[in-house]
Amino acid sequence: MRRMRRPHWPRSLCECVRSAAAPRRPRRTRRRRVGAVVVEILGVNGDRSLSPNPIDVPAGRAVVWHNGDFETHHIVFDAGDLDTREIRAGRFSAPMPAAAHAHYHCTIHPSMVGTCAR
Ligand SMILES: [Cu+2]
Repeated sequence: MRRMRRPHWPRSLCECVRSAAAPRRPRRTRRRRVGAVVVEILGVNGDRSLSPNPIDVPAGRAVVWHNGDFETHHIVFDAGDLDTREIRAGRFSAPMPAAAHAHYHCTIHPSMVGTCAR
């Protein structure tokens, strides 16, 4: 006589509850590199969109942008020599070398402007 295969069920209700209550892995976030100057993206508010502004980046140090806003931003230097790519809400850009006396803006929100004063 052939037996029918039983579907896989939890052995007990406890097993089912235990797996449902298992802690979730924390969401991965990109950490900023130690030593980099951090510019906070605050929102779309002209030259007050970024803090600090202007930025003073000592020679040899990098700059990272942290998107503290709810929208995606994309920072580029006006001269075209720096491009953070899109920075989603809550994320950091990669560390970038900052050019002296450079102006930058957000490609998505052109009213967002900043200056590197070194
Ligand atoms: Cu923007």
